[in-house]
Amino acid sequence: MIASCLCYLLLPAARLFRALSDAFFTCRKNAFLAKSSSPQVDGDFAMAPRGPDQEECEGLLQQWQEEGSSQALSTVSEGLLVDKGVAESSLAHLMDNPGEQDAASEDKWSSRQLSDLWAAENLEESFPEVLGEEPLPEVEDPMWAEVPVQTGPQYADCAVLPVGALAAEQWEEDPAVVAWSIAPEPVPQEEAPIWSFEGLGQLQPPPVEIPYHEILWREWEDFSTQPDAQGLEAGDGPQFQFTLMSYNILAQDLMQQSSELYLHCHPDILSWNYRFANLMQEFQHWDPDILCLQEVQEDHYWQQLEPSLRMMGFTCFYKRRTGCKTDGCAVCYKPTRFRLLCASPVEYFRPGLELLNRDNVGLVLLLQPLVPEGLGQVSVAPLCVANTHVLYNPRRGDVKLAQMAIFLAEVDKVARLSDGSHCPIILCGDLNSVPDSPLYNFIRDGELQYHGMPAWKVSGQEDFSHQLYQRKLQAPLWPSSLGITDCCQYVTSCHPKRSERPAGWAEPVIEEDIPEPEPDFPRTVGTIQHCLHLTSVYTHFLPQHGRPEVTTMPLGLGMTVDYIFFSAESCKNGNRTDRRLGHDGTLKLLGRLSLLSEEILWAANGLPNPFCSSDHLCLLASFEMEVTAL
Ligand code: KL2
Repeated sequence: MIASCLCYLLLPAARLFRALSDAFFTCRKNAFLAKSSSPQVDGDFAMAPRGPDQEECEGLLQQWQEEGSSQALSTVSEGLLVDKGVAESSLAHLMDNPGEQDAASEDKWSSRQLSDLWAAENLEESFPEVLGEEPLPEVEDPMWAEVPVQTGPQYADCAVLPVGALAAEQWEEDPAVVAWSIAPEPVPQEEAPIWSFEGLGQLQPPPVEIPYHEILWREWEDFSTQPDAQGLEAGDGPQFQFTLMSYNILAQDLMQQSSELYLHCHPDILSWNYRFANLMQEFQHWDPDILCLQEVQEDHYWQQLEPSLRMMGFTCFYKRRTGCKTDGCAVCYKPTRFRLLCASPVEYFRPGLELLNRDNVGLVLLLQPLVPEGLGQVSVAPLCVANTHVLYNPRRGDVKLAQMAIFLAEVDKVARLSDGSHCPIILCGDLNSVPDSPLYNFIRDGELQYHGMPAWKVSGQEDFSHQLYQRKLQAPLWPSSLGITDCCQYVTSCHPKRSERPAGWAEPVIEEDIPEPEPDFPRTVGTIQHCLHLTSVYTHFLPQHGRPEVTTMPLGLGMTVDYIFFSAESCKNGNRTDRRLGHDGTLKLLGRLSLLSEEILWAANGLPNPFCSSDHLCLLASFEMEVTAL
């Protein structure tokens, strides 16, 4: 009832806001107009109860989709095509005058709030049945220009992938094998096909002259010559250097289930054939030593990604989401650089626990760096690489935090040394939380006072509709039966049986079951902690003009939800030790691939586009680890 009243009050208010909007956000505005055309449905839907009445929610959603989707289709698509021209023409101006977009951001705020009125708490679970993948049309004339090879020390070894080295049937014939290395003939404007969405009439073809690779050019930010934030100088002696990429590659099933999010895209660039080839080109171009992927669809993984990545020299591990979800996380590494010590898949689903009834997963690997021969008798600490994709649902911050607690407990277990400190850790993935949100701050600061916090606040994706959702976090956040302390450690991990451990390192955990919880252990009042001492590779604002960095762009709204965190200093028994001593727990950040601003992505028609084949950008960082002479 309250929700419905608020809807009636706030909908007109937001329409006023909308009148002030900038052309950049016309798309979001139009999407909202179409979607909010039935306020009664919106209101009811926002208040629809959960659990036993989920079917009612789904019915309302379906009703909304049937009533509103055709309007949404036309307005969204037109809006985007109009905006693209505006975005292009004002790109240079924007880069010089970044502050001028502030008014537009306000509109973005209000339209975003309202467009989410129709989002249900359980929407992730209420997708229609998985669509069978139709054979998609081949892309006739891809629009790629040659991508100049990036230069710099980190690309010295960047090999050009011999096309024949990959599965020939997937690569040689595919016109999408062009994005990152081959320069195709541009399509003359007049010959470009006129394409259309069903029932929408004809739309203009995308302007083929957009120089995507120039607009979307990403700088390599080199920190190798500077002391890092912790004051660690670049190592003088031998060091072990490697690069790591984290990338949500947009599962085809999820894309088809949320097809309304991708109406701005030419259908050809959404075909899996096109996207797969393009993604492979992108992996090959950046050539990371470790590749952490999210939204990897299982059939695509086994049939295409794993075989192709194997031919590129990767060893891959995969963990599919639980339930009937078809995607999951993969971690791939170059066996020429690392040897596997253990692999630990993590499921967040716990039967019978409402807090943990979602199907998200993570995957934690412990890798032994292989130092090149000729360095003599040296040792380097193992590296813990942890990859996850946390629940999307903006309202369920409680679930996100509980998932993160399990993930951190697993990382703690895999990376923990017998003295209580940890080997170097990289924790990355799609956390579906924005910078400076409580969840983000928890990872960065190692502590969160959550008691009384509204669940929708946790991820920072808050908006109008979520504020109607009253769930508050209460202590304890998860039941003791989970077997995880408020320090995000497994209960039994707190008392390691040292006699059974190999010298120095935690036991491999691959076949180990989660231990039976101890009946009683102390709980803190409303605070959770961890002691992994993690720092983000990215600072979330672009250095040149201070605009927020963007890692994903749902419906034209840019935000950061993807991260690479790393242990920048060692942690001993919960106390920070002197960082300058070059402990095993320390990773030095040597460089990163810059992200982009929302405005720049707008100029490329958002994400995905013909050049970037996911709705996320990849994150890439280069690190250095201390090598100790024996
Ligand atoms: O935000 V994502 O996209 O990290 O790119 O993670 C989830 C969302 C992914 C896995 O659940 O599916 C997307 N509206 C929009 N996108 C959704 C929704 C939704 N209701 N539910 C899931 N996803």
